[in-house]
Amino acid sequence: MFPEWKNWRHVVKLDPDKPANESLIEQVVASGTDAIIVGGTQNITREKVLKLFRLLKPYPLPKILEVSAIDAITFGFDGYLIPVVLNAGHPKWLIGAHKDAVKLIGELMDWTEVLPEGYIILNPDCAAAKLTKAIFPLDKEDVLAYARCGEKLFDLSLIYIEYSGKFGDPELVSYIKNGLTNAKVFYGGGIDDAQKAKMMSKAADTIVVGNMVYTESIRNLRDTVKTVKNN
Ligand code: 1GP
Repeated sequence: MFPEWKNWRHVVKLDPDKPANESLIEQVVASGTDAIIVGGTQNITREKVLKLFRLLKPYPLPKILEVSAIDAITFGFDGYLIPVVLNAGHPKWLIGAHKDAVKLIGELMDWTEVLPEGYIILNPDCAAAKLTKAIFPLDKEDVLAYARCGEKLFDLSLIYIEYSGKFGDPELVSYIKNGLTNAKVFYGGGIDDAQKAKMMSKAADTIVVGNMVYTESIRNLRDTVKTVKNN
């Protein structure tokens, strides 16, 4: 079964393409984050995913693989997040890559471990925006309409507002959250200190921090968790 995720407030996303060792993983786990997502856009291979998987294995917190490359799918994680990019400019990222993956390993999948997520990519400069040829510009009504399509038409229970590499607009995130009925809103992008974590955790249900753990800002990680849990 996909782990209970709706009460997660803080998640760390580890990129298989970035260097990781036992000490980094120890610091991440010790921060008190609710779960770890393994996911990235560029140069993702099974070897790199497996390396992270082995480093994470001793720890009890939920370990989720966000699937971005078919040949890097690795069994053994507690759950699998499947991005559906709602503002993709190429259908491959709405349903094409998914069909190919299901064709390949559909018989082997435990579907109860799978959770689809409706991505809305809002930083045109990030790798995922380029890869998926994400549609821009979008005004706030466009973004809400994509989010509602995800929730109401595709029945997605998770909408992921992705600003990867850039701190986004908390007001826009609140606007999206308030315009949805039941879907949970994940926010990721540019959070590297407690203040930014607090701002976004007021707007979104769950914040995702990524790049900060690979920089000096990792010293702020514990505070980002603390502030979110106190909110
Ligand atoms: C990336 O949303 C995550 O997919 C986190 O973004 O790396 O900018 O923290 P950052």
